[in-house]
Amino acid sequence: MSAPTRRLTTAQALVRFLSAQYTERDGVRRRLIAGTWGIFGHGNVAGIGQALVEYADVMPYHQGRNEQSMVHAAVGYARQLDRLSAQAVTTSIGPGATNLVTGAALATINRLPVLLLPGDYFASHAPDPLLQQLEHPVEADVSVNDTLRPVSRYFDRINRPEALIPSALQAMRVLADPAETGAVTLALPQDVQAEAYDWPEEFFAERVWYVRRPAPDPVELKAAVEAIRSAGRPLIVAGGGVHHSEAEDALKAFVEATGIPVASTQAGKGSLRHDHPADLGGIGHTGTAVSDELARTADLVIGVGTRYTDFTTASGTLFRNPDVRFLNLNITGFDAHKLAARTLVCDARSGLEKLAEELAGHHVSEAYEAEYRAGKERWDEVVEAAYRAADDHAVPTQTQVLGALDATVGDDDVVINAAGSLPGDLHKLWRSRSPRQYHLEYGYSCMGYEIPAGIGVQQAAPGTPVWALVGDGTYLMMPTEIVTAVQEGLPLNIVLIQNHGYASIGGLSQETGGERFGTAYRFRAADGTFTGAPLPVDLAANAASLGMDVLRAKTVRELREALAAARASDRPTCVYVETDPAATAPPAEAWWDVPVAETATREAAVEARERYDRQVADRRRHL
Ligand SMILES: Cc1ncc(C[n+]2csc(CCOP(=O)(O)OP(=O)(O)O)c2C)c(N)n1
Ligand SMILES: [Mg+2]
Repeated sequence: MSAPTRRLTTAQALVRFLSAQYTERDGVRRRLIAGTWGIFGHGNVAGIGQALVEYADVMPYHQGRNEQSMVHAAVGYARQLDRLSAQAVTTSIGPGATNLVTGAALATINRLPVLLLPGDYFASHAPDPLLQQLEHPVEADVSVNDTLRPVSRYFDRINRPEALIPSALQAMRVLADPAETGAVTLALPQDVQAEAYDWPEEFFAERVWYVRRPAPDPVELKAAVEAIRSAGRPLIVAGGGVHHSEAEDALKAFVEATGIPVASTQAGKGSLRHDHPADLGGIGHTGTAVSDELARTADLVIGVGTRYTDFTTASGTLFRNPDVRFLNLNITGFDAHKLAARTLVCDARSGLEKLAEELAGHHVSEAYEAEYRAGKERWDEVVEAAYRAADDHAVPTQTQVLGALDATVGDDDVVINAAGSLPGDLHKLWRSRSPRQYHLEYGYSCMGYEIPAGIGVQQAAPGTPVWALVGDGTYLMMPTEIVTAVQEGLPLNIVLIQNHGYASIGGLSQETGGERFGTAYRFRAADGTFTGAPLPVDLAANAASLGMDVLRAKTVRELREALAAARASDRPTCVYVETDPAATAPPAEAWWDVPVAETATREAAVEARERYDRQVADRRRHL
């Protein structure tokens, strides 16, 4: 007797299959693909679109406004759920598909799962060239979807219905894999989407993808324990892997047993609560004075779940102790081997638990502990000073905005940001009260991530107050998903900071000899430069026009009231504030390499290059 089959289109089979996939870790089971975002065009409307209506009872559909921002929403969702649940994104062919590229890069760089389902040209080639088709004169199998290859962790084009079976299984494997996850792309030619096939019934059976926690290798573990025992000034650098592995409690137990302090990357902040005596806050270019001082003098840097980006290493200048060694605990060999480290390739939680067990009784010196605790206290005063407003009636500075938000949020509120001057201010100043509170996308630092990601976080954690912090530049880049928040009735809060352009890149431009060229939003002046009056745009009115409640705050007091009202409201609410440009953020404690013109006629660049040459000389290669 032949095995039972079910006759469905390829699109129907895919949606049916996706609705039966689960992840499991620590005994908790979740839908692997919990819902599908979609914008329809001729490339997906009759295939995947029809399948989504056919199976609307098992596959929730979310309507987006822009393909890139649908990926951001899915990324926010997956991050909030520690990568144990993800979402799919369906698009048309052509521009709908290529709009995915930025979102895919962001997902892959941040190691966050998302399933991309762009439509593709006819596998049959029958009506070529169809609307929006790229005609490559030499390579007939190239489509615009090939731009997704370098930013995907798995890519296939499903040219025949039955090719879906092995590819869909591989796609799930990658999405649920703690070491390999990222964007996964299954490009779906539009004729194949609608084509029927007799699918084996077992393809649609429930399937559980176990998310493993690889234990440390005994030989690597022994060497790691010896390295820690012989270190006088060890420092942990906590990265996003601590969160993805839900290793926060294990980290806390390890730190309390050994006294080793923790500095965190943008993705790792919140690994320890801010008021833990061993939490030193951010590290690197946007780090705290105490973290960076300890990093400069550390003899053992223990990276846990970190990729060591240039912000973390101050572009290779931070770890200056001539005897410094690295020990990297990471789920991927790729990251574990960075900086010529000793490696411990394993899950963060199981690695930290094993290390704590093996190191029982070991503790850093009292002098070292006293030193970093004192440094932490000094930094707390810096934060207080940046947050404090001497005058409640003054126009707030950006750090006072953060101070007011700090005074408003509860332990479980989520604060989201990705680009501009806020990431640096937040990394230095924010006091994370819970592991998921500090949601900084700084792998891709993509302007426009915040609002859609806020929607994803609220889908993942209904009822959680979420704050999307955006500058005016970021707001103008991608405000579109406000409409989605309104449509879904999500009480998303946006804090919109108007400073008439790019404060961040303006400052960077000034430091690097660029004279703030092209970084302010101002009228063109008589000399042709953009140095005229600020533009008369009203972004608050824009947010209101998209359906948000808007509260305009002119003073520190009004800001505090507006934030409290936004938090209490069950409607999407935008708090709009124009900030005083006076710089109140503490200056950078460590360098960031942005190469300066080696030859120039203008004095600003010549001086900047002299500074650059001095700083670049501090770079070390760790071999
Ligand atoms: C999509 C994208 N384009 C360009 C950049 C480069 N960039 C980083 S910050 C920034 C300006 C951000 O302006 P705004 O949101 O107003 O924040 P502010 O700098 O004023 O704090 C730009 C253009 C980026 N990170 N992302
Ligand atoms: Mg701005």
